[in-house]
Amino acid sequence: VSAISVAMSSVAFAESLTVGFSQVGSESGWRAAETSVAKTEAQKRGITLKIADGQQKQENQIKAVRSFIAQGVDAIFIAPVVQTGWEPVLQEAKSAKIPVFLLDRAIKVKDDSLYLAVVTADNVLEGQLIGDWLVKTVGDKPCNVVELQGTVGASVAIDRKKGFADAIAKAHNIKIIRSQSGDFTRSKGKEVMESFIKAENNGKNICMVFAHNDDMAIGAIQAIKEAGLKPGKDILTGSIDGVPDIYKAMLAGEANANVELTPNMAGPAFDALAKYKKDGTVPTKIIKTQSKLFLPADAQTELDKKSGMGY
Ligand code: GYE
Repeated sequence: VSAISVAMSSVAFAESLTVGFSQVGSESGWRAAETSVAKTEAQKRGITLKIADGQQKQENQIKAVRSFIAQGVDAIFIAPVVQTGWEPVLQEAKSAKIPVFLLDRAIKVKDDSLYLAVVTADNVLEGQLIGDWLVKTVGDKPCNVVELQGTVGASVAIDRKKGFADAIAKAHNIKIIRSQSGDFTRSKGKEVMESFIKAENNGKNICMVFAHNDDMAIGAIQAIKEAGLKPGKDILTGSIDGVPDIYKAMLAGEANANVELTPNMAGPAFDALAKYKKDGTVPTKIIKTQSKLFLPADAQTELDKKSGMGY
């Protein structure tokens, strides 16, 4: 009888964990998938997950974190919209002894004990993979690139920009001629691409668009078509995420290169939290997810893999 009651009480303990997740918003297909996977991963483990939508604003996220602290949750997950300005609220979480995990974006703090671990890809590498692909693809032909940046101040936008710029730095035939934020959304990506096309001889001066995420690339593809040009041919595309729509665009010959990013950021964070609850440690401070380049030949396989991934 006592063995049974011990077993039952440990189940009850696991089930009683509550995690507050301050999510960025719902700016992209990848983001929606991340939210949906987080729910599934919580359910699998019997964790109660409370999600707060920050609507792309840091002030909303900070409010949500404060409310999670007031509720006395067991852990807080934050997908930080921008990389600076987090010290005060993280200090409050630390004083309340609530462990904090960062999902998919990083932050800049002097004291990195303010969070336990961050689950993220190597975002510099993501940009680099697209840049390397472009260098190989164009050879020594001149190529003018336009860049659609992610949200201003977001770690992933800064890193992807750097990785791409590093990769093309030695290729003197490749130049970034315009670069602007499209805020990681389809509509902004389209709008900014339209203005690039207008400014660059109705798109004829543009050889490639590098978009910091797929949604902006899909918006750009739409803009290219509306300008009477062929995306994937007249203007090459490269982007990051691996949402189903980008593979569909590849299959239609309208997108060229993509780096996949798993939407399962919460799973590894829940596992790290479980370990922390058990022995007071996390596996590593940076829990890195894979980054891999996919081309149109891989698109059908990748598209098939996406079913059941929260998209
Ligand atoms: O690539 C983009 C999203 O932070 C990794 O944010 C994430 C990025 C992702 O809006 O689609």
